[in-house]
Amino acid sequence: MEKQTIFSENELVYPGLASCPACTSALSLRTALKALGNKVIIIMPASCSVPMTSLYPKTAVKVPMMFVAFTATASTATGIAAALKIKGDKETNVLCWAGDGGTFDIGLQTLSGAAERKDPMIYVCYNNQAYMNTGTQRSGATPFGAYTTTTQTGKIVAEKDMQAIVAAHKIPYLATGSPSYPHDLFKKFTKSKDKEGFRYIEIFAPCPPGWGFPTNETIKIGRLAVETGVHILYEIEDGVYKLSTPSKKVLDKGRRPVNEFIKEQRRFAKMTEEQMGEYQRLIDERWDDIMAHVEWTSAKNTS
Ligand SMILES: Cc1ncc(C[n+]2csc(CCOP(=O)(O)OP(=O)(O)O)c2C)c(N)n1
Ligand code: SF4
Ligand SMILES: [Mg+2]
Repeated sequence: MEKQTIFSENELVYPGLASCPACTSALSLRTALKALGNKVIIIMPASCSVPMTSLYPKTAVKVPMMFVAFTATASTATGIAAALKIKGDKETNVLCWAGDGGTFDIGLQTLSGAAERKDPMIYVCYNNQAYMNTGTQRSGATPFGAYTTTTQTGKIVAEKDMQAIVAAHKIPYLATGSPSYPHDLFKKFTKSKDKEGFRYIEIFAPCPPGWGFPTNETIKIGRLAVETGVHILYEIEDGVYKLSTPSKKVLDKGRRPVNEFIKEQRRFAKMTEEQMGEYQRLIDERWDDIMAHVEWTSAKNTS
């Protein structure tokens, strides 16, 4: 098979898959497979990604897929990777493709086990910040102040810092990505393919029906998340933090107020001034935290 590029016409995700229009989870899967090529086995827990790719009796993806119970994503991948090793197959990548509910909450234990063992897999969490497939219940990734069907007056606590939890396992590669910056996302998947051991990529995945914005705004919402610092694009390679170009530009130019991200979405419509202030404070705190790591690492490298 010819080498895949982001412009390649050799699609591994068929058109017309059964997602909502403008679903960034679907868009991200397309980008991921363009980078990884067809030597991939996907392990997927219950989520929007299952019905969107696999309405019986067909699948919309041209690589093997295995659907597993929520808790078993990473442990199944461990088993598949071990079987590939026994077969002497060094080419095929094992790709976990899970939502935030399946990663931050229900699949956390097996993810942690696989990360600790440095088992060979690329674990992707596409983070649409709630349990979307079952009708928008809050997850550990739902942000402060957001409406879901189980946080009807706005979530009263901040989201879990999942990237920090995974980074604490000292894995060889961690990256954040956004379908609003497809070249950056493509590059990160290409890089992850050439690494060994446990790799983690967290994708910020705007969801039009779950967040309450029109389908033609989906790319704009992802960009606003980066421009306001709600989502920071960076990598950690063997312990070294690197800010990715879109977030480096935000660092140089200055962040837009988080209110510009909030006001575009119905899930934040009932936020009070006080809640908005608190959300901005939480975003500032996390921004400072990541930037301190980036500075600390560059200082360390030059000493
Ligand atoms: C053990 C178990 N509990 C609950 C469900 C019902 N369920 C199916 S998909 C889903 C939502 C998953 O949310 P997330 O992982 O964030 O993926 P998304 O739907 O947002 O893509 C739930 C709760 C299930 N299939 N198995
Ligand atoms: S609910 Fe959201 S994540 Fe699920 S298919 Fe629709 S747009 Fe995609
Ligand atoms: Mg989700």
